Amino acid sequence: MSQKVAFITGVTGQDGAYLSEFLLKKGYIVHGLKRRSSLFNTDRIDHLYQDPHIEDRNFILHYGDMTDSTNLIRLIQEIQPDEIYNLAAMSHVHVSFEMPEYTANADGIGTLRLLDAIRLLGLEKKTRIYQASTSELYGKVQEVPQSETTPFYPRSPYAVAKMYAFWITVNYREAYGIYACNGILFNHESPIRGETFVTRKITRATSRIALGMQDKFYLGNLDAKRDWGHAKDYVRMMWMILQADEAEDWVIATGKTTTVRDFVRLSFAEVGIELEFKGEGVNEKAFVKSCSNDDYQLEIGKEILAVDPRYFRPTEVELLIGDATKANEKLGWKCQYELADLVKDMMTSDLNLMKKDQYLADADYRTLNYYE
Ligand code: NDP
Ligand code: GDR
Repeated sequence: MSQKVAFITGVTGQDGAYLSEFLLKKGYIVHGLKRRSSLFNTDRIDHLYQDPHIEDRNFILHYGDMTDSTNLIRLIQEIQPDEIYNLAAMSHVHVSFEMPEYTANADGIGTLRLLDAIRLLGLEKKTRIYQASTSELYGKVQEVPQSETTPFYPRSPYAVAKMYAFWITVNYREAYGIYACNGILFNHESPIRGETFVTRKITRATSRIALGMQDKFYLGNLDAKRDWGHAKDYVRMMWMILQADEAEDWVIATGKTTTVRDFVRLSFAEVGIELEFKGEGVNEKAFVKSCSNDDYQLEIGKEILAVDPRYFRPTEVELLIGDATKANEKLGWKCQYELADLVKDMMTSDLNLMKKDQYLADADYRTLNYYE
C-alpha cells in the first residue's frame, strides 16, 4: 500500500509538533504549513527537520498562511493530501479580544478556505479533514458536563470564530459529502505548551521561584475551572477521528475539572513547597507554608503569587468539564495521562529549561527577561 499523505496547518504549534511525530511514526508523509517570520519559528519541530536536498523526504514544510486562499489552494493541489489536520489558529482567548478581526479571518474564514479548496480541486472523495474545534464553544455554562449535544454559547472573539469554523465544517460535510469532522477538544497541555497559556505560565514561574530566579508572579482569575489533559493523548485522538467509518463530531476530554488555584498548588507541590492562599478576588495572594525539599528552600511566609486584573477577560468561561463517552465507546479512546502525570511532565521539563537559562545568563550568553 502506498504511504498516506497528511497536510498539517499549524505544524509549528504544540499540537502540530506532537501530531507530526505521531503520523511520521505511523509511516505517513507529512507536509506542514509554516508562517514566514523574521526569526526561526520551528523550535518545536526542529528534531523532525530534514534537509531539502535529501530525496524521499517524509517531512516537508511549506510557507503559507490561513489568510491566503491562493496559497492554500496551490499547496493542496500540489500535495494531494489524504488527510488535512487544520490546527492553525490565533489560539489565545485573551489576545482574541485585542485582535478580533484577524482572529475571525484566520480561525473562521481560514477553515472555509481549506474546505472550499477541497471542493474546488475535486478532492471531496479523496481528502478527509479534521477541524480543531474547542470546548470554548460551550462558553457560558449551559450544561455540565459538556457533550456533543450541549448547546454552544461562545464568550470571546476566538470562540465565535471557532463556532463559524465548526458549522462550516458540518455544512461542507452535509452539502458536498466531504469527510469533515470536528474534534471538540478540551484544554490540553504539555512541556511544549505556549508560554502564555496558564498552565505553562504556572510551571515556568514555579520553576524560577523554586530556583531563586524570581520572587513572585501574577495571574488573573484563580477560580476558573478547566478540564486539562495531555496533548500527546489528544493528537492520537485527532488521527483516530479521521480513521472512523463515518465523519462525525467528537468531544475529547478527561471528565475531571480543576481550578487554576489548584493547578498552582500542584505545581509547587512538585518541588516540595506547600502554599497557603489568603484574601479574596483581586486581593488574593499565595504564600509559602512549608518546604520539604532541601533543593528548593524558600522562606516560610514568602509571598509568591498575587492577582493582577490585567489578566481578567472581558467575558470569562468559568467552568469546563467534558463528557467524552461517545469517543470512549465508539472509538475506544482513553487518556493515558492523569493530571498529576501532566504536572510532573511539565515541571520536570521547565525546571531543566530554567536551570539552562540560569547557566547561560551566568555565562553572559543571555539576559533573563520574561514577558507574559
Ligand atoms: P498553538 O497556538 O500552539 O499553535 C497554533 C499554530 O497555528 C502555530 O503553528 C501557529 O504558527 C499557527 N498559526 C497561527 N495563525 C496562523 C495563520 N494565520 N496562518 C498559518 N498558521 C497560523 O495552538 P495548539 O497547538 O495548542 O492548538 C492547535 C489548534 O487546536 C488550534 O486551532 C487551537 O485553537 C485548537 N485547540 C487547542 C486546544 C488546546 O488546549 N491546546 C483545545 C482546543 C482547540 P506560529 O508558530 O507561527 O505562531
Ligand atoms: P483557555 O486557556 O482560555 O482555556 O484556552 P488559558 O490557559 O489561556 O486560560 C485558562 C484559564 O486560566 C485563567 N487564567 C489565566 N490565563 C492566562 N492565559 N494567563 C493568566 O495569567 C491567567 N490567570 C488566570 C483564564 O482566565 C482561563 O479561565 C485554551 C487555548 O488553548 C484555546 O486555544 C483552546 O481552544 C482552549 O484552551 C480549549
